[in-house]
Amino acid sequence: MNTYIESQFSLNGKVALVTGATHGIGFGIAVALGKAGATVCFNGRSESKNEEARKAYAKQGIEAHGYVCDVTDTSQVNAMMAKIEAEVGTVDILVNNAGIIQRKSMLEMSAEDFRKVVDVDLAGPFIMAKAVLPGMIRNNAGKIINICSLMSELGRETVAGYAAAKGGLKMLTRNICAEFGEYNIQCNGIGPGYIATSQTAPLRQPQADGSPNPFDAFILAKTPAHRWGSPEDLEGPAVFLASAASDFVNGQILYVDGGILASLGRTPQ
Ligand code: NAP
Ligand code: GCO
Repeated sequence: MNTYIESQFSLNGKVALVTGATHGIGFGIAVALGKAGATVCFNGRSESKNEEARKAYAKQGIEAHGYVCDVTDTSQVNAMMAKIEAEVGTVDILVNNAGIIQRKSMLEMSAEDFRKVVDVDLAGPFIMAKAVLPGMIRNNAGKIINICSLMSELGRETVAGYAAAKGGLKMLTRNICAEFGEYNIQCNGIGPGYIATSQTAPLRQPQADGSPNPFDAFILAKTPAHRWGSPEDLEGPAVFLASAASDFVNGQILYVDGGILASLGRTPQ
């Protein structure tokens, strides 16, 4: 490959931290960043899951550094950052991936349910970004990638907390860009479409009588690519937004959704 293009996308010498990356989208993105040359750090909420994940990374040829840390807990986040700084180095690339969803009608959603989702999906990225920004400012370089959602743009029944948090995350992305762009820090988002992971498994599992889940057909009809996405679909976009190739891209959300946001959906046959 052309060496200029290779150097534009290479992450050699960079330290990447991906939150909630024991499996799913975070794991896929972390593997991609590792294959592009970065040293991979990740966090999970339990040491046993982290150990399983380390083995899964090793199978991909990546020696990943795993830490136990809840992204909503500032003291745990600061302790993790101190360990990473001492054991691996300053974080050059942060991917705010950790997230949860609660699906229930807003009329049944308690304020506590709502706060919990906003805490993990919006306050978590705020706490994590605050922890890496001083090092990035010192280095006069840094990349923050926030994993947003179609719900950063759209609403749907049963996901009020999630849509509020992911819409907020889009604006946090723009605000970090506005406030820290002068330090050569780029903060962008990736907005995945419907990706087959444990988070969306309940939307795909067959109904009690064995018939297909109607949500599956709904998503296929809404998606011009006519398929669910996989974590691998997010690899190229993540490497792009983590690399020098995107050094003048800031405050943007890159939707990786098989075309859903561009389309009204298929006409029922
Ligand atoms: P997932 O399989 O449920 O994985 C979420 C990860 O986040 C898990 O590793 C989970 O750890 C971790 N996590 C949750 N709360 C945490 C906390 N307080 N501190 C640290 N880690 C925490 O979900 P996914 O589908 O891979 O989604 C990853 C991200 O992409 C989420 O932000 C999600 O909203 C977003 N997203 C997903 C889709 C999709 O279709 N799947 C589409 C758009 C956006 P545990 O294993 O300990 O629970
Ligand atoms: C839902 C889904 C979505 C997706 C994703 C879409 O219940 O509608 O879980 O919210 O996970 O975030 O981009």
